[in-house]
Amino acid sequence: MRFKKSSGTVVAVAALFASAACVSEEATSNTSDDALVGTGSGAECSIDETVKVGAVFSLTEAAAFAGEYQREGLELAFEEINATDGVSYELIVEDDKTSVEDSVAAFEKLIDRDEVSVIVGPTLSNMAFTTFPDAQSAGVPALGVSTTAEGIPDIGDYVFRASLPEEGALAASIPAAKEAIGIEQVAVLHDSADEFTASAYNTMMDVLAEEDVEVVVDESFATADTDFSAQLTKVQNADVDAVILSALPGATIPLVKQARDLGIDAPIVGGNAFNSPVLVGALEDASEGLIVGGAWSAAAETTGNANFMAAYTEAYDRAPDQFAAQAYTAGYLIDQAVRADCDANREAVKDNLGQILEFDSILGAISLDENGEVTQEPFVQIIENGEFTILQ
Ligand code: 1QQ
Repeated sequence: MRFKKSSGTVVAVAALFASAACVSEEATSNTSDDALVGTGSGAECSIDETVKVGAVFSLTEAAAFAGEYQREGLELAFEEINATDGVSYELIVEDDKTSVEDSVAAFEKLIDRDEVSVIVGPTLSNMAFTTFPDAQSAGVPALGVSTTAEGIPDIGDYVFRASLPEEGALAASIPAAKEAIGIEQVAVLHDSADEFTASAYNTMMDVLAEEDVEVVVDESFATADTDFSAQLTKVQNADVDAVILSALPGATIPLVKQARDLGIDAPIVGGNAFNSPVLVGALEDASEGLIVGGAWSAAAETTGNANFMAAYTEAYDRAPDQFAAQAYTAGYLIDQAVRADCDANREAVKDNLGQILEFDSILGAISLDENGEVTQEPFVQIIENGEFTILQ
């Protein structure tokens, strides 16, 4: 009886697994389009059909500070690539209006209607935690260029990021700030309502603990808050060597201004959203001395960086930022993945994105592994006279 019962359970469980496997296989199986398979490989690859690439960026609302630069960077990359022989790309860009709902709709359109080979974006991790699972179950490779929160690559094997995770950026910026300024006690302030800022907060606390830096003020707020007097009074009453801040520009701008107005002059170390000239412009003098880790620097002597900056400035009448640089790099990574087997079908792009090894880019040598994670060297910068400068 006991045997029968357990074997029944085993059968039932096995049947469940079999049907689950069936469903997931069905969901991720894409029909291969022969027209997207060419001849030759690498620089010699030639594909007749135009390869469709989708992008979902926040072109309006709160995250447009990054999304607009991303669109420009990606467009520039495909303009340059389309001017070379062999493979032509059509880039279809959608605006998710910094909203999860619109991001989901944009992914759906690109996956089902436009039948793109790969999707770049979305801008925020906050949207990626909903849209990347959709790309995963549809079997469409998705390449984040600014999704830095912990856990993004774990969403599935179709999910990649060419965006230095906060773990990597903070592991460089906090020790560098400690060395440059000599920090022993800090205040940590964070937006607990956003996936990226909440994740970065956890990473900040881990790195501070590893670095033996004492957290004497630990306060949170929400993305849309505008009055930070309660949190800043606590900072004012404590003796801190630095403020560590995890926030998007919408909160960072009033918070930093209010801190400086209150006479809090401790250096501020921030997360990935600090890598923005929009933020620096809005903060004006209050941006002086901000420290941030990131994926790119205008000062980096990486391959193609000077040409990229000149071409971008010529095309868009403003200098590029880190978000533009990462999106630009994504264009070249996609082209590399397509050319590897000279196959722009979703499955081939997925397989080859996961095998990019030390690709020589404007971000430096960049690798993507089959789990979707990126490897690259971080840069630590400080804002001096309104400009990002490498922290010495
Ligand atoms: C994320 C981020 C943002 C700052 C990108 C604009 O790093 O949401 O993961």
